[in-house]
Amino acid sequence: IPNPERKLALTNLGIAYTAFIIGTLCGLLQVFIRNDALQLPVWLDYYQILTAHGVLLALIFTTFFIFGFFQSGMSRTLGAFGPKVVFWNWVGLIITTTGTVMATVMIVSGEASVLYTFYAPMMANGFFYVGLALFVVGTWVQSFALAGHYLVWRKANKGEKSPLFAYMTVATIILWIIACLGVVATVLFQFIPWAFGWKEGINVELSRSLFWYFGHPLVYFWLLPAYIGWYVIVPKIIGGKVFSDSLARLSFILFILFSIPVGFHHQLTEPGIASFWKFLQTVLTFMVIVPSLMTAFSMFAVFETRGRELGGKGLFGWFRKLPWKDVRFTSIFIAMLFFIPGGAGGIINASFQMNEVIHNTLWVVGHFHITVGTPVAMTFFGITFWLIPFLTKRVFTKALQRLALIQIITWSIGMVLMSTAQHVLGLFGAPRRTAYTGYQHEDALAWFEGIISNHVTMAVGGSILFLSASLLIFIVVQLAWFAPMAESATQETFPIAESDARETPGILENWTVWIGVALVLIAVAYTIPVADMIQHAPPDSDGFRTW
Ligand code: HAS
Repeated sequence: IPNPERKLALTNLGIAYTAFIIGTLCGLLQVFIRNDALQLPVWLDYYQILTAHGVLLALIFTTFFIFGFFQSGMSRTLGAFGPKVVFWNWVGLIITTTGTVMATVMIVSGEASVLYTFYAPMMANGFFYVGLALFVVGTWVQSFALAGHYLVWRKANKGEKSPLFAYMTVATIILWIIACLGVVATVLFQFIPWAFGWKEGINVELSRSLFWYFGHPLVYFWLLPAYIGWYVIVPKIIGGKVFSDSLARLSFILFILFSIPVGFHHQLTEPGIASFWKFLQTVLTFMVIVPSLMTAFSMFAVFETRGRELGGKGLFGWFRKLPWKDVRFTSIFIAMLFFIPGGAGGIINASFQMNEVIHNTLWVVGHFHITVGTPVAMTFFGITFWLIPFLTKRVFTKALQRLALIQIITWSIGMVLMSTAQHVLGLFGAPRRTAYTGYQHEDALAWFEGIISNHVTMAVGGSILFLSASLLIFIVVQLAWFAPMAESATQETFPIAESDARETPGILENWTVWIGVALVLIAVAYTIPVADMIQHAPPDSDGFRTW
């Protein structure tokens, strides 16, 4: 791909990994604080670090990585960007970075210890919310620039189905833009006027609902780029093909439809929403599980087909034939394995009554470390191993490959220890989002002294994770600046698997239809409960309903 796209993508990846190392350091501090092994200096507090950890890893690392991946993949599959596309991508990247810097400065200076969910009535400095707004706007500008590139391609290739990578990128962008409408609404019309003192109160229930309208699809905004890696990159790495082009496209459409009208499953314990609407959104949540099950099916099929081509016999003989020594594959395979318990945990969370048991406990923290923290993050690591050398025209040497394998293994061990402890501690009632175990901190800590149900196990896991993260940064730096230059252009490649789209129904690429259906579902799931929240909000001193 041409140099302008390389520079864009590398800048995004550079910021992503800077956020990654600071974010993981904050994670390390946290496990020690919860274990009472670390006392923070007075100028730092637990919530400040927890906010930095969540924002830097869940929002900043992921988003910058995703755009870097999209920019390089769109150029690789649809051809070089025109000057306008390059220009607008830079404009977007600069706005996103400005927002990131503003929000980070606010967090670091202790002005925004409100956690990455920034629930009202906790209030941050107004500039934190301005930073968030700029962050989102910047991603929109990059998204529109990429969508523009796609539209130019479609015009030039009338009647053809777009390459799978580009199709999936556009689907993810559509999901992202519709999802962000919620967070933009709450930040612009509720938080900013309230935090700057232009408005005296805030409608808490409405703000939380608008946040989760965004917050749940946000997790699929992280997941779908990983799925692009699974559907499009992995088959090529193992020498196979995409199992079914239409299945792959349909699963992305199902995410556009069902990932948004489900935010209430994060609010099942909140009194301000009638049970019927919670139930409806719980049912829709079960619909959004379907595309992940389709993905699991499709990946098994790719593995088995390829393993049999390579001579695997019997029921499981194909399994041994897969290229286990190729860390680009092994990393992503392990990431997939983590998603089996990760997804199962999600189904438990979404099961209305069972949510009562796990809500606001460490279980949820365990859940998201084996969804975003491993299936997604480790897929991103697996992509990094070839994407950075591809962009810098360097070689992913044998020595670096060995280090990468150690990195993946240590990440897996750390995560198994930490997330298992978190799940079990959660079932025993250990709360989340607090440095204290409960009202009687000392007594409560004594409940958690099992081998696994122990804050020490969590801290051991967390420490291994931090070492693994440091190793990853070492590999990234090597790949960016120090690894030997590739001798030929083909030495380091961007793997894209062949996908037979001849039988794929054209309707799958008719975005107007799917955006339309998604908006109808959103309207059904949200209109009445949101109207209720506004209607029942307490009036402020002027007699107006509080927004
Ligand atoms: Fe979740 C809370 C429900 C998926 C992230 N989730 C969270 C939070 C985060 C998060 C960050 O219903 C905390 C938010 C906060 O701070 O409060 N989640 C679900 C459901 C799914 C789900 C139903 N979550 C994710 C993903 C995330 C993520 C993905 C990040 C990327 N989640 C919830 C609920 C809560 C929640 C409630 C609120 C809890 C509360 O009360 O606060 C589903 O999408 C999961 C479907 C997935 C599957 C797995 C399919 C398996 C695959 C792997 C195949 C493996 C292969 C390997 C092929 C059904 C695709 C081959 C293997 C061989 C053995 C050969």
